[in-house]
Amino acid sequence: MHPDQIRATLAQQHIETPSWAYGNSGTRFKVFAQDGIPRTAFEKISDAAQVHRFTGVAPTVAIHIPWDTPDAGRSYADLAEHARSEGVAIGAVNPNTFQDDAYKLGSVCNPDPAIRRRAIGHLLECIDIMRETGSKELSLWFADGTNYPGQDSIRERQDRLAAALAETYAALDDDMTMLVEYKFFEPAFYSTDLPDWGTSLLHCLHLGPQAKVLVDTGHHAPGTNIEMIVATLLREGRLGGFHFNSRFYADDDLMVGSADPFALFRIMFEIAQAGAVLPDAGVAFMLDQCHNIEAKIPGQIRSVMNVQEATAKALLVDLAALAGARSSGDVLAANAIVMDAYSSDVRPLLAAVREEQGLAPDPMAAFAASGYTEKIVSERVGGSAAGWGA
Ligand code: PSV
Ligand code: MN
Repeated sequence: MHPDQIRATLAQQHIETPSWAYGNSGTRFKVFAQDGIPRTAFEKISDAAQVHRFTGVAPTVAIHIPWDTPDAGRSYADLAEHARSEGVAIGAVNPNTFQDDAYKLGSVCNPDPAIRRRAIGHLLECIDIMRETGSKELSLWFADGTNYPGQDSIRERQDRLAAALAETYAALDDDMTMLVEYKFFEPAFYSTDLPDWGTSLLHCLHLGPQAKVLVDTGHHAPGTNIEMIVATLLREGRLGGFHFNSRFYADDDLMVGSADPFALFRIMFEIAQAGAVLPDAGVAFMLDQCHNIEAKIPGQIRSVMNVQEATAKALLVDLAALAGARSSGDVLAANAIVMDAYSSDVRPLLAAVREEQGLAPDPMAAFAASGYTEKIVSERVGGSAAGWGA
């Protein structure tokens, strides 16, 4: 790719940040509270806007319902208007069918039809919220599964899931996409109803073209070749997007690119080869992370920069030379071409791209110098800080 085109692509990249990254989070052992944490969905959006302000490539914020229910007297339309006033927009709407007591045995796969009805009602309510906020993506993840062999019928749970997805799909507007996320375990420990990309894809194929698979990088068994999944889904036109994060062990939700930057590069290389980096390709690049011990906004800025660096390296691969090496069977040359790009220091290139956009070359330093952290720490006193379940 011509260097001008690489710079233009990097400047137009779109990486969505999640509202839940700005609240307090932790593990099942402890949630460590931080100062200046948003108390409302509005304040989370304001924090997300800072990430866009300093990186220039994070113009949307995913919301999670009911965590992001507007405070009394304000509506979802108000939330969308607030986002606009902060220079961002609402991105994917994520329903939550995993935190009510009713969902102990599952939500849309629950053996009790009344509980399934309640879960489907929430999914439909989220489609209304999409209409109110201008969101075009319904991002579905279900905690459904079983803990013990024999607990429930694996096959009947698939039937219930298919019926719930079909009813939800039928309610979508023509310009909406349903993203179907999978995860191989947790919180269910024996069987998970959507455990892998194959099961997600099967459901999507039955539903229709508006249903696509969402790949959360933390939701695979160790050693899984995620870029192969990405290539296969791209080939089928069914890669809806990513939840980017890093893991050393399971679903660790660490900053993307922190545990294995090479894996992130390999994923972005598949995306680059398919010409799917920019938003018009229909692949949504979203972060799904929890900053348990590090500061939230800088944690998101660093994550966005990590995705940008992996993308820049992927775009640097000399595809013409690679095609030659591949067709002549020169394994070592082909591998060297890819590794040359991976080994490049793309930080000066990205600094130049930012300067061309009128941004500071180092978003981390610029945010630290902005005084925003000091401002929210002094202003956000009283009320309850957002966190898990809020
Ligand atoms: C589940 O682990 C998940 O990846 C889903 O995307 C949820 O919506 C999100 O995490 C909640 O943090
Ligand atoms: Mn996820």
